[in-house]
Amino acid sequence: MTLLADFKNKQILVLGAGITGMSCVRYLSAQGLFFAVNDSRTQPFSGDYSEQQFSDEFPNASLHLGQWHSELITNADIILISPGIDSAISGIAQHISADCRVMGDVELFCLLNNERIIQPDVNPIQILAVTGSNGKSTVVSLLAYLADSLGVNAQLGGNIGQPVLDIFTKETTGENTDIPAFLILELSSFQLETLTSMQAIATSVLNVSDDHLDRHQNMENYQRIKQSIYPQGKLAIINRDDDATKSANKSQPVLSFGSDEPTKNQFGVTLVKGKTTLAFAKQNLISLDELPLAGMHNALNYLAALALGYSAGWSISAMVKSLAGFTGLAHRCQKIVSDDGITWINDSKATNVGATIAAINGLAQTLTTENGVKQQLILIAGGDGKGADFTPLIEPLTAHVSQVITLGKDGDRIAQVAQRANKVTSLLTAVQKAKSIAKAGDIVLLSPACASLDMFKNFGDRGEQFIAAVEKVSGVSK
Ligand code: UMA
Ligand code: ADP
Repeated sequence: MTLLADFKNKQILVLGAGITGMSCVRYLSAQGLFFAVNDSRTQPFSGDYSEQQFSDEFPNASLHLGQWHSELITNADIILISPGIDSAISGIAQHISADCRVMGDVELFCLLNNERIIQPDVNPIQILAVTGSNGKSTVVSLLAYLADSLGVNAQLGGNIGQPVLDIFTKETTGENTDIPAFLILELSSFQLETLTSMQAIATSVLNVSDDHLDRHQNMENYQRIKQSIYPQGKLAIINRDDDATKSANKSQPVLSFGSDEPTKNQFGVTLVKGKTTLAFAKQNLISLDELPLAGMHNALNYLAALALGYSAGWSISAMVKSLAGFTGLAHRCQKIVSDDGITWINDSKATNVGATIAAINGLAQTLTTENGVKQQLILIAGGDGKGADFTPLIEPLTAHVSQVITLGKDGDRIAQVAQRANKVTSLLTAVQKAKSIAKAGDIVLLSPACASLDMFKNFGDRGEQFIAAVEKVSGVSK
């Protein structure tokens, strides 16, 4: 029996009505299935979308808002749970029956795709899957850019914000029957928790550093969840610089990248006439100064994308020719145009300690000393630390940062690991404080090492508010 035929006889519950939940709703509706939707918030929908509109658009779905619905959970045979909802929380966990299947949207997508693998007339989608604490969005976006440049039919999906089930929904409704040959899939630890059936051609854990420990409790557990990607792919693409990315299965085929000199079948970095250069085995590919994304962490991102593309059979030389055309994503170490001679940098997407360390170390390489005066690096950080340990910041702060300005829920905890900290209560006052300290030539970096949700809608909102504050205090020429 196919999965969908089986679903027809089952009580299906969609938990969460955000981006993921609504993609499940669209998919199940397109299949003509009946199901319930439960969200603990009274108004999960954005904009003017109302409960009435939901009911009109999806007559097969019964909507239950405002609290977790114990009876629906108890009666469910299948629960499609959104990644932001922890199935272990009280209100949900104790009601799930022993024979209920709890899965994420990506698991459902993979089960459907696996059925295509054994069907004679349909093409399965080949999956390249990426996880890691930092760099996921950059790597998958770069890979999608390379695919596009090479004329490969590939689509982005997953944590990047494009729910994967939409591909099959659009095929069912006829809106887009052009199924991509490749899915470039960004996976968060939350999505990996409910994923076991993916059959990817290659998977990669880019790096592992402290994140989301408020949900995953400890690093051991977090690393185990990240590593659960490897058994779900043929080839494991690992980072030689980070032991926590190495596959535990020694018999699995491995391709690696790292910041050292590569040997056979490895991507790495070498020095050519003093220039840091990307390389594959003995072949020099391109020097880093010809590429727009700076810093060793971005060199690793470039190498990871090349390794993933190579594993899919794409030409390395063709990919290298296109690398320079990818200029990066918003809110990741981006310069803001200002008229005051200060370099203002928006790294709002640095939602964990590892990302902030990468930004500090990357910028530290660019700090110069003129007439005996060293350029200052001023850091604005703080927000919701998600239970993180901030002590790894001590070394880069001590070595490279002259002042730290802290704000938000865990701002004080960051101030405790800094030698010179100023505590403020808003992003605007943080920018005003930075402006009063910085001289022309100095760098002011917003790289919070924390999530934004204590003060902002999301990291994008925090970044936009930072840009607006910088424009206000420093003047802009556009
Ligand atoms: N909800 C509740 N109660 C809760 C928590 C959530 O009712 O306690 C409901 C909310 O009201 C909302 C729905 O659940 O209606 C939200 O579900 P969700 O938090 O899973 O968010 P989605 O809108 O479905 O977006 C999710 C990812 N969000 C999270 O994992 C928190 C998005 O990643 C992802 O882009 C999207 O699916 C598509 O795959 C965002 C993210 O912040 C960008 N990810 C984290 C990260 O990158 O660090 C993991
Ligand atoms: P993710 O999708 O994993 O959150 P992003 O590409 O959105 O990753 O980048 C998030 C943050 O991490 C940004 O602040 C960015 O500058 C930083 N970053 C990007 N790549 C890396 C890396 N390889 N190692 C550490 N930090 C990184």
